Amino acid sequence: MGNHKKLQAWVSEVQAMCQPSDVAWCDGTKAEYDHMMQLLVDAGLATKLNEAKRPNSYLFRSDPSDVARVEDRTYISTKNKVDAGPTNNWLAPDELKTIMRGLYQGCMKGRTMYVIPFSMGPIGSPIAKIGVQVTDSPYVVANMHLMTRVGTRVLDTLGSTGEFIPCLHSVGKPLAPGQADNGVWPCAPIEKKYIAHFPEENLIWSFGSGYGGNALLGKKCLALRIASAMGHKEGWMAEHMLIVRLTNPAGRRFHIAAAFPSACGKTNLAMLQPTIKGWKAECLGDDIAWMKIKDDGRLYAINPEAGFFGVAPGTSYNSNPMAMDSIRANAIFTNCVLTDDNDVWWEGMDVPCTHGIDWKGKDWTPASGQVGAHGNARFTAPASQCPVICSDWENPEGVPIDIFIFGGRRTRVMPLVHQAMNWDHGVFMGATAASEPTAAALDVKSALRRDPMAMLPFCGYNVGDYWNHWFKMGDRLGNKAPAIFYVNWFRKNDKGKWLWPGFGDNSRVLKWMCERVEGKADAIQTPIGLMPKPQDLDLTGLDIPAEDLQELLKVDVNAFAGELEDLDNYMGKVGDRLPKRMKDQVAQYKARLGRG
Ligand code: GTP
Ligand code: SPV
Ligand code: MN
Repeated sequence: MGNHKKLQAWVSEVQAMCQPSDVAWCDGTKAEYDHMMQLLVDAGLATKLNEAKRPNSYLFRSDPSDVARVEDRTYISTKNKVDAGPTNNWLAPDELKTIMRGLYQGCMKGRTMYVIPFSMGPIGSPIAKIGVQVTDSPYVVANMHLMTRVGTRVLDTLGSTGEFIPCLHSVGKPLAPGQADNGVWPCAPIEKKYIAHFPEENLIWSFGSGYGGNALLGKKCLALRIASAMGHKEGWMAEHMLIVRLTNPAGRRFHIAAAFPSACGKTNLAMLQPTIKGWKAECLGDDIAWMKIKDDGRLYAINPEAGFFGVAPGTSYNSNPMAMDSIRANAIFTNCVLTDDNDVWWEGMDVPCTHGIDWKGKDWTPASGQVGAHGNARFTAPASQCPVICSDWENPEGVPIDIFIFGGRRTRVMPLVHQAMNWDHGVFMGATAASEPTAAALDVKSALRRDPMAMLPFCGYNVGDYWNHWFKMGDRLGNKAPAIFYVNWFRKNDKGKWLWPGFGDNSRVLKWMCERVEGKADAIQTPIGLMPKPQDLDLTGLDIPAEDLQELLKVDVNAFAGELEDLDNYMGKVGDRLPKRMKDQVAQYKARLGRG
């Protein structure tokens, strides 16, 4: 348990409040992982999968109220409401802490309280941050083993006075004497769930959910919400971005960081297998990038995570073979189908499944007319198991970013790709990004919502200040700033068919971006930005109808103009904190659309 007085005092304080039956300090060893899994199997919460087919892997089924992030229950708690801004739920710290202390009182009765020292980023790296999560969930302990670096080495690095981010978590389901979980996923009802962040004191309190981004506090809570606020204060960036290295046939490397909203293609692009000859892609990260400007004036990115917590449905050997290989062993699955031979299955796996147990634990066949796996069913696996993991993925120095990509899921209007004319225009493109809802959040129902830089649910401070931070980073980077692009892989025709093949073929669009960076590819000016002509894209070997391509590269000025009222409302909500440079971008955009 180390010799860190402040840490020990905090753990004692939490213990007195939550009243667990005992306390265990985690060491991150395989023995500890195996012990967690044994406890979970014994509690009826985990099913061990077929050892011959998928060694050392387990399936979990969560409660139907606990299958995704809960944005309505997520808070940024700052002294002044305006510092959380218009995109975050807010309660004053005193008020929120009073409510939550009431919930935490005795909430771990009958359970063990685990103390997990973890590092986001390679242990000891100057960019890494240390967190300590207290939790009463062995499922969380096991997932944290895969998603972060856990163990005694973290405590050693912390020493007796090092800085750490306290992360308090409880599933909110105490056990009476003699009571056990008995196969019932422990969590609290929705109105008692709170995912709370106190960025002014770098503190995280989460209550009532055992699931993913609500419970693995190193991920969205620390590495995005708290880290984005730290980055704002300290002059760096924490973004919801994958990181991929692309090498062209001449051997030149391009590092790309792309921000797409949840369930909009980051894991897939991070592991893409280019379909164009001579191009190679290597994965550095699939969800989060921390970026700092180094002495050479360029922006360097690291992946603070150690694993993938990926969307299962749609993942197949056709769409994402590298993800499929990453989860062949030592993986945790949540809310997938259990097959008759004790393996996992989900919709879009591209292999048949005629019978199994669905994510609700019921007997299932495809004829039931219901999905077998939840739309937000997930896998957890160590990043080191990805066959195309980049040799630099744990390099504490990071990699220099050449290209930023924003995007979202839009069936209509938004073309396949366009490029920003300059940094400020790129910030505007990211700020106005919009996407159709996915299964990654329980409570998002609107047809289309703005998701600035894919950070709507993850920005730990006022979004106007966040945009200003982006503008200022551009000023510091000057002509060394990454080029900025916007993509949409998700266009459909009137019959509901994808217009673009996506996945590995997205390399064709990335190639155009790299050639733009090298000054080798043409672009035409449109009201929304710079775009390729059909002949500028390498479509060798691809059978795509000319009219589909035309549709994919079309700018429907009237359709964009029709969204201006929504744009004004959206910007209006930011109020006084809306940067003047953003207002200028809006005005220039309207003028280009002929609606100035
Ligand atoms: P989070 O983990 O929630 O942040 O999601 P993500 O951004 O990593 O999304 P992911 O790559 O897991 O993709 C989500 C879904 O979109 C999956 O079902 C994919 O199969 C699908 N998808 C990803 N890329 C493409 C693409 O290029 N085209 C199409 N049609 N679907 C895609
Ligand atoms: C997301 O929703 O963007 C995720 C999954 O990456 S979770 O960790 O649950 O937030
Ligand atoms: Mn994500």
